[in-house]
Amino acid sequence: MTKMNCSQEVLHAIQKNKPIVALESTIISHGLPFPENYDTAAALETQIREQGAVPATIAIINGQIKVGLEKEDLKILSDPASKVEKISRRDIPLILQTKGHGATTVAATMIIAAKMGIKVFATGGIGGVHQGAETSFDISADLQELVKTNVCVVCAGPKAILDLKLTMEYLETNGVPVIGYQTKELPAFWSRTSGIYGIQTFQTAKEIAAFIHIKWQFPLDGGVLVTNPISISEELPEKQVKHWIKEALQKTKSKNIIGKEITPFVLDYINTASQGKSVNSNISLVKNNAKLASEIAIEVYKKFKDV
Ligand code: PSU
Ligand code: MN
Repeated sequence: MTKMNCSQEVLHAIQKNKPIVALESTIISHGLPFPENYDTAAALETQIREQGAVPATIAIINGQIKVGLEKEDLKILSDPASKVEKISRRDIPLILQTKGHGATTVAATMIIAAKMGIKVFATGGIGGVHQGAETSFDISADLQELVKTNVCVVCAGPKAILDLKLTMEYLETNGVPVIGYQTKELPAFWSRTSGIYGIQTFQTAKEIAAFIHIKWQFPLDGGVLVTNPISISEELPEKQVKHWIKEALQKTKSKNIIGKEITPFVLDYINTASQGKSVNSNISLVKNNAKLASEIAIEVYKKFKDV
């Protein structure tokens, strides 16, 4: 089996059965600009520790899978001058073979977290079914991973660059529960609202943990998606966001941007168009998610200890 290189902190947490929260690295290398990316990655880890859980940021450095990063690793991942590939499920073998640096998406992070027995993972937004997927077939590998891999992913909802309705249908067909934390309406990343309902509402991390425990001890394999709305003060106006997204998606067509380049391009476009406001919102919502994920992790570990 391929070796997973755990930091001392993560190794200790695994041995002592402490609550761990996984963090992805695509958000660092391809989701946020420098230097906010480095600061955010470090701040997320601090936040999780302050909540009483252990952070495990996951990435591939020089072809080595790392669970829990050193400062040096974070520097490599956040430096725009580094060559860091965006790694989803299909890209893992090649980056190990070429001994390159890889930033793991939600899908790849889930795979590695599950292999280490890490049950909870915090991120900003997940990939989903893209607008126009009926002809482009652009459906993020994140969704497939949620179908089969036993990790609870805490996010701020799929973002409006996706087709939210189709994303929800896909998850329903494939048996992935979608939970709304203190909301009946699916949050849509930069906005608290989407006009889409039909999610399972829970008020507390404890209830979410109880749900996860029942699912996995059944056992019913697969992930659980927890959606946590952005705070009211950081929300961006839905109309404005939709307008920027429309512009960005038109640009992807005229510039012939395809495949895994689409999401980073759109995020970057919206950052520029919003004069950095979207980045501030993005940072705030990931921190919010790290906090909730820590609370859930603590409760989930209690549940699984009881068994
Ligand atoms: N959403 C964000 N920021 C991100 C991503 C999504 O707000 O950085 C990243 C995540 O790593 C996610 C990936 O797993 O984009 C999805 O990419 P794609 O749509 O190409 O599957
Ligand atoms: Mn895609």
